[in-house]
Amino acid sequence: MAKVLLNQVGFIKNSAKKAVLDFKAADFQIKNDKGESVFSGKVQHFGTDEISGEDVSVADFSELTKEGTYKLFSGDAESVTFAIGDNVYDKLMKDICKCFYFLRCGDALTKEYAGEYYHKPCHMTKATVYGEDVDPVDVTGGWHDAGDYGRYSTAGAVAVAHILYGVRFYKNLLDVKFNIPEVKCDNGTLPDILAEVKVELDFLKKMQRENGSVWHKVTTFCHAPFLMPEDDKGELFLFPVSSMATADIAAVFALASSIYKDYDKAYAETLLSDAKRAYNWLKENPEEKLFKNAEGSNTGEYGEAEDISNRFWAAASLYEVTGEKDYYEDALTQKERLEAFDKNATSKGYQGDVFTCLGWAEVAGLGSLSVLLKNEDNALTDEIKKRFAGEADRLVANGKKNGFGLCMEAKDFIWGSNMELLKYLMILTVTDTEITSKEEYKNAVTAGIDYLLGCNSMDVSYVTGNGEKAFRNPHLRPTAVDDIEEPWPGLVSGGPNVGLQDERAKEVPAGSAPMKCYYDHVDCYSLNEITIYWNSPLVFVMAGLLK
Ligand code: G3I
Ligand code: 9MR
Ligand code: ZN
Repeated sequence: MAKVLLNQVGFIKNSAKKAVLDFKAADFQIKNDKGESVFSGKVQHFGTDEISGEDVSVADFSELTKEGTYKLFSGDAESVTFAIGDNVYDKLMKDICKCFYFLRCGDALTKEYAGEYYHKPCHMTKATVYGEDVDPVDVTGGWHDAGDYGRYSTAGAVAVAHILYGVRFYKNLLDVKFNIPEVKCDNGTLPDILAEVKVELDFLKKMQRENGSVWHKVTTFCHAPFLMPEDDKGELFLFPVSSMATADIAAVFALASSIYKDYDKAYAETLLSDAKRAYNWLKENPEEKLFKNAEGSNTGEYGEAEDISNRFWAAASLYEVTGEKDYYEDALTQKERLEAFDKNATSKGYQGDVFTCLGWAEVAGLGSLSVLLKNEDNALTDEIKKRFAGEADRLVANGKKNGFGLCMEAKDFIWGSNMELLKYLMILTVTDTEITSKEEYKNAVTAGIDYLLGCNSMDVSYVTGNGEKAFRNPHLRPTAVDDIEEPWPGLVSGGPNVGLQDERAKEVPAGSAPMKCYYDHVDCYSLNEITIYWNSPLVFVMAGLLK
């Protein structure tokens, strides 16, 4: 059936606006909610592209700026209802922030704030330190990682970092109200976003050992069956320390201290001293300590090939926050090491410039964000700016190769492809707002958000509760068993993955184009799971968009 593919949520008044048609047509019309025609235009034929595999055309209605709700018509096809206005993303923004609240672990959810999605306290027992004969440790709290109930230090640190860099660059995040319990601070209460992030920071603090190092994760030995979190009673294990986790925590605690100091001085001081404790451990342990799952354990591994990008991030973040030259020198040393690694790597777990990679594994780009925040007049800053601008240009060029204006290539459609996209949108956003402002960067961000919210060949919005055809069946344990029809709103799906790495995913028709390697099915953990670090880059990007 002929389809009009567009952003199902809406468009900001002065942004670019387009729909993609998967059929040939000459013209299109837009009607308001009274059925009156308000705009008409000619359709531009694009042709077939590699990522959608379809012969598409584009209907551009950027000139329509009047606030309202509309539908687009072309031939026999019509779009869903969409909005134009400057508040079209208000609900989305609240929803994507509130998601973290719903993912809270421990005794934190209350009916008052969670409503029907309330669950009883979960994962309250102390965790056994795997392979060591020491007392079990209290590591309660934080956020469940994803559709599973694991809590992973590197994943948590990166999610927090996306949000907190968002706060540093775009203050408007501090004004988002999403109805969570108040947290007192020195002069009143914390802004909601900082209250929510503190939940994860408090948990990550518990993941740090006396000697400064950080346990890689706390999970049951194997993934729980589909149960409510409070019914997952398996023994919890703290799996060994990794240098990646320790470095990520040093980086993110330093970053956090730079924000919380304005609200809760004492708390910020503990964050900074914990960051330094982690950093000192790294200095005393220069050898990488990578992570592999224990034999027979199948919870998330979050393995990385090296810890250099993490050490770069830690040094850059601590330098940004303290101004101490030693950290700067360390950042330069790690930068050189990472360049050498990047040059010699036979296979890379990332696309593009490594110094723009924004996690979960490759985190050098997060260090670069600290360099950009510091914005000193030096060679390092100039180089990072060049690298971001270069990457942004590569992404803009990608967007010209498909009818969707999407900055992705076929090889980006891996597990969590929506995060690949969102990381790219972070780069475009930061380049536009902090380095060189260009219309083409803004348009690439808009096109990316359009894709996420429905302008894609699946005709689906990848954010629950946002868009008429939003996905509804995330691989998410509570949602799968809670007997509530809809998942809570604001969850970002992992999205299409040409790897089709779970049994159910094999039902996707063979030979499907990258954009179509998706199935909105609860079993599809490799296509349709959710995670904290797929939501967090969207928080950053929306903050930049609405600044
Ligand atoms: O790096 C390679 C790249 O070189 C190659 O071109 C590409 C093509 O297959 O694959 C890339 O590797 C993928 C890697 O993610 C890169 O991010 C792997 O195939 C893919 O299997 C791997 O998926 C990860 C998945 O765990 C399995 O390990 C996801 O990124 C990661 O988000 C996901 O994380 C899970 C946790 O383990 C548990 N909790 C849920 C969470 C989300 O599904
Ligand atoms: O539910 C798990 C999901 O969170 C993970 O991303 C995924 C990969 O680690 O694993 C899922 O759990 C599956 C397990 O690995 C194998 N048996 C089926 C489980 C899901 O139903
Ligand atoms: Zn829990």
